[in-house]
Amino acid sequence: MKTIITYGTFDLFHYGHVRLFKRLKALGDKLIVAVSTDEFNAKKGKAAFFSYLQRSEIVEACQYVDMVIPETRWDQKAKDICRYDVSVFGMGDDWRGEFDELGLLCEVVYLDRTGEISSSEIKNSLAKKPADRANTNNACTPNNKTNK
Ligand code: C2G
Repeated sequence: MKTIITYGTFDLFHYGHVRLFKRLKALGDKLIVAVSTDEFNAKKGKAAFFSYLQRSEIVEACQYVDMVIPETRWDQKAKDICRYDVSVFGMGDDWRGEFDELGLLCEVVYLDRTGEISSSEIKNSLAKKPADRANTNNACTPNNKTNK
């Protein structure tokens, strides 16, 4: 059984997260996702829209995820790797180099981040007026309705 692990907030779950999980799961048999608790997010300087419990429920529902654990501290990763007999630690490449020391315990991979989407990008876009939003392919806006 080859176990993979990754860590993150995973707020406003989006296809960038799904693509990360899909690629990580393809590296082994079991994917564990450590979801940052609200308290840990505060230490990271992040305020998620969804609570830890809500984000965990969403992540757990993803077909590529086999297990969800809480991420409460920066330095829990080594213990988790040993506890869950992890073969691969993986993150998006915005973290490249940050966790190389874990290479003493398991393989460390940084996968290409999915461009143009992020939880903060979604929040910023939704804060704008509809006309100014980045995503204009919403066929349901009144002026795009076709008269059938
Ligand atoms: N990610 C991605 N593509 C995106 C957005 C995010 O691949 N478009 C990846 C990130 O690279 C990260 C993971 O999804 O590996 C989770 O991203 P966040 O929820 O933003 O997590 P972060 O705040 O980076 O916390 O100890 C590690 C931290 O908890 C990571």
